[in-house]
This record gives sequence, C-alpha cells and structure tokens, in this order.
Amino acid sequence: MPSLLILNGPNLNLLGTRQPEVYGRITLDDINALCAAEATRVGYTVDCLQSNHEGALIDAVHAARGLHGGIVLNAGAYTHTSVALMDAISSAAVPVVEVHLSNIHARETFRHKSYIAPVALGQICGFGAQGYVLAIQALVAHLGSGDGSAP
Ligand code: CA2
Repeated sequence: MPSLLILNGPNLNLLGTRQPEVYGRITLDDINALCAAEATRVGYTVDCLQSNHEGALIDAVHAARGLHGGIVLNAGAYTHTSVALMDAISSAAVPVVEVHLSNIHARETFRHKSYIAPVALGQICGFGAQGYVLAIQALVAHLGSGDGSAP
C-alpha cells in the first residue's frame, strides 16, 4: 500500500498540554490517529514523525524520496525561518502539503511569512486538526488513490 509521511516540527509534541486557547486540547497522538484513519480510508498508510530539530526534519524530507508518495508537513516555527527546509523540499521532489493548526495569517506578522509555501503543493491553515485530514485528501487527489499507482 502506498504511504504518506506526517511530519511535525518543533514544540508540536506539546499539543494538548499548553496553550489550549490557541491550539486546542487535541494531542499529537490524536492527530496521528486521525491521519492514520483517513489514510486507511483512502488506501494509504502513514508514517508519523515529530522532531524539535531542524536537521532531523531535513533528513526526514530527504529520506521520504522513494519511500513516501507525499508529505503532510507542519514545520511549526521553522515555517517562518528555515531556508534549509525549503531547499530540502525543493530538492527532494516529493509533494508536500503545508499544514498549520492556527490561521497563521491572522496572527503576528512574523507568522505570515512561510518559506514552505513556495515549494509546497499548497497550504492549509486555521482548521485545527481537521487540516491534516484535508491535507491528506489534497495529497491523494494529487497522487491518485491508493491503487498501486503511487509509492
Ligand atoms: O499553527 C500551527 O500549526 C503552527 O505551525 C504552530 C507553531 C507556530 O510556531 C506556527 O507559527 C504555527 C507552534 C507549535 C507550538 O505548539 C505548541 C503546542 C502546545 C503548547 C505550546 C506549543
């Protein structure tokens, strides 16, 4: 069965423990379970990875090539700073859908800039955990359903 990588960046391991007024009460484990259920529904499997380290996220993007059909990426605060992650995505040639729980465009100005957006298929933000499900649907619409035609 083809697979997708669900990749989460810094501090997202803290979901459900702090700042519920911004990020809700859902945990990262809950989000990963939602993603696994949606992927199964559309004929894919998922691998889920979270790291607080920029280099580990870059390594994961490199490793995804040939292993995963696409990546759902919430790069957390690295979204707004990481040229290195942007370069990794453009060189890996694996389709990425950028996701944010919050509406980054309705928050502080420094969050409006995304280095991921120009190299992503698209960006989904402001829909909480449902954004990950929408991102899987967008990737599958791009890749084709899990019928053996995608890695
Ligand atoms: O809205 C999103 O998903 C963000 O990617 C979350 C990042 C933030 O820096 C981006 O601008 C938008 C922050 C993730 C931190 O998550 C926490 C969760 C609970 C408690 C503390 C931090």
